[in-house]
Amino acid sequence: MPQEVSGALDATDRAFAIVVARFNEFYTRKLMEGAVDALLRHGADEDDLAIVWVPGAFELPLAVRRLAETGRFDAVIGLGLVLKGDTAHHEVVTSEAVHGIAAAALATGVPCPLGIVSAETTEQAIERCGSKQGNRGWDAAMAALEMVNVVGWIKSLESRVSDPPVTTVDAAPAARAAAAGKAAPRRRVRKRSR
Ligand code: INI
Repeated sequence: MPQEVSGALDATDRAFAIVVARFNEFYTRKLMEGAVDALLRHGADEDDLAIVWVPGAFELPLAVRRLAETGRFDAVIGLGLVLKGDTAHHEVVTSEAVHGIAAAALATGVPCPLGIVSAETTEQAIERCGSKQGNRGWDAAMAALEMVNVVGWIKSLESRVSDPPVTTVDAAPAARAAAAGKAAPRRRVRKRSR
């Protein structure tokens, strides 16, 4: 029988960073609220969420990547809304943001789901920020949850063949400190035996 693996939708004891573009804030705030709601409803603690605002979608990749590199978050969720304009500028912004976020995930191994809405009209935008078509912020948070647990399972495979046993870092205290704007406490490193 093949082994089937899918990540549990469980955010208990997990830390998340949510990076939100301020450009089109009317919409992106709704994406952020959707993402927070999804995480809290699936067991995350408010104190383990850090919400980071950046100017626009173009700035998402840098912040997402730097946050992922800290090792303090189980996933980093980038949220933005790009509205079609009269020129091709919106295409450039979307393309850079999407590629940059994908690159951040691949470079760090930290799940960085895509929470960027690309809309041709304000009606389409509203539909994807909490009305007819759901909330893409919520969707991105659910993808983050699933991938955190898929990646956790993959890491457990590595730990079975590694010697000495892997260590895991408890990210929660650092996330709380980051959210409160304080210096991070000393990392608590928990040894996990095989
Ligand atoms: N940023 C967005 O988040 N959405 C947009 O629709 C958008 N458009 O279309 O221009 C946008 N541009 C700003 C860009 O993300 C940067 O913040 C800016 O270029 C400064 O680097």
